[in-house]
Amino acid sequence: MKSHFLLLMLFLAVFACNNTPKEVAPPPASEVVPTPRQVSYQQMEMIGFIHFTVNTFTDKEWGMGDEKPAIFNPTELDTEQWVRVAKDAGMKELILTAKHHDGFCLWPSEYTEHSVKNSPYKNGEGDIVKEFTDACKKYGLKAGLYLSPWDRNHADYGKPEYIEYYRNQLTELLTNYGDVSEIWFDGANGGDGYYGGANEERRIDKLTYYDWPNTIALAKKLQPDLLIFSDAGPDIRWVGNEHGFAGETFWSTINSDKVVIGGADTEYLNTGEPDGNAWVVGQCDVSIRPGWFYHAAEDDKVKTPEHLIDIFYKSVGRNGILLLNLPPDRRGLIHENDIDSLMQFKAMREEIFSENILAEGAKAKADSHWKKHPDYEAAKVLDGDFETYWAADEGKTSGALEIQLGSASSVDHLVMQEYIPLGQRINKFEIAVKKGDTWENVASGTTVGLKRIVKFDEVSTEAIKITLSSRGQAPTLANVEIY
Ligand code: FUL
Repeated sequence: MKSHFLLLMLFLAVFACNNTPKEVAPPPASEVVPTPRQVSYQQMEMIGFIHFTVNTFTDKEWGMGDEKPAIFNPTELDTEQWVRVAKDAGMKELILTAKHHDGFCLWPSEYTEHSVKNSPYKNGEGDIVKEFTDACKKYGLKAGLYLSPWDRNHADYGKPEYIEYYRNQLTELLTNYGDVSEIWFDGANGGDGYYGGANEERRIDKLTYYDWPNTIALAKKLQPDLLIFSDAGPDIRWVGNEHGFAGETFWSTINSDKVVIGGADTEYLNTGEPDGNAWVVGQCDVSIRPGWFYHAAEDDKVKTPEHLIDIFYKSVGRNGILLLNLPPDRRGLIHENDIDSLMQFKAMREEIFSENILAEGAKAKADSHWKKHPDYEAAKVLDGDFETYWAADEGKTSGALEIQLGSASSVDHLVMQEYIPLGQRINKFEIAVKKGDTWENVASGTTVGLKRIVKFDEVSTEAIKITLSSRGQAPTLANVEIY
């Protein structure tokens, strides 16, 4: 009896060993990876810009700095309308031009008279940065602020004293308005301006004048979770154009020695490089109108929903985050035409991406997976969980995934997500659909990153094959969707 019992225990122990796979160490991370904050930032996909200042009232794009605060008089300003519109459109963060190149401040800064406090708006009692950050909080959007380094109003611009002024303003913005998600340092720099009445041309040395490392350190000390955008990062970078297009090949990594704020090579920023030493998220900025500020003459030049969806494919669909500008008009409201186009753009996205064919009944297999462990098998790309992922086996720099759709379906979009917390590695992909017994190639490309959206001619198929290669280490995929 006793020996039977021992045998049974032995049998159960062996059975348990065979069925509970041993833990294996996960695939090692690449040398350069994003911070968790950078990953969650990019996962927002779409954020908005609000360009609003004296330019709105002078009909200019760049104010000289000699504008009288008296002209700043929005009659129906409603920051909650901005936030509601942005939220309805699917944006998760809004960035306000607290100060543009003209130097006029939307908050009553204690360091200048050139602000809302000397304008008719709320008889000088208004604080639009406060109204804006409160509205963002109320509706659950993150708030970001743009503080132009170039200041065409300030008498000291070009002198060391101005840097102190700039840092004082940054300190006000990062101290008095709660959590700020992002600070935007514009690259436009130096030139003619009012400069306290001097009315002259002032040039600065882009490399040294602003002493950026210390300004960045100050900002991060005031708000450790803050992300900083500039041409060169350190956290978020420009993609080298204002059309909202990331490169067809787009690496989140760049070499920090090759970029400077205000003077970076736009082509380089548009692709990055796989061996870069810094992870800097690509941000694709573009305005819904031709200008960044509101001009009544552009009311009929608002980008169409078709244009906006093209931008979406070339930003979010190419491993970037989309920053779309919605400039309030002289009332202080986002114009009806802009809202119209935005909502149609949203409806188009919903129509295209509403029914992931792989959400039910699909099956995936791969030619290898990490150490043959089930935690890394192909099915992980179908579970809707970004944190679980497929990885090719140790030592492999390529892989093929075959996905059975369950039944024949008409498809024309494939969405892929690389598990970027381990790094960005995929440098080539091919997508094929099964036609009878053969595979027919429908699309190919290079990088994937957080999200790659591939659009191809509509085709009916029962199975899809993704063939990948990667640099250095095993390719990973956290998620695949088909529409
Ligand atoms: C540029 C600025 O000069 C434009 O006025 C605008 O603010 C855009 C987002 O960045 O560098």
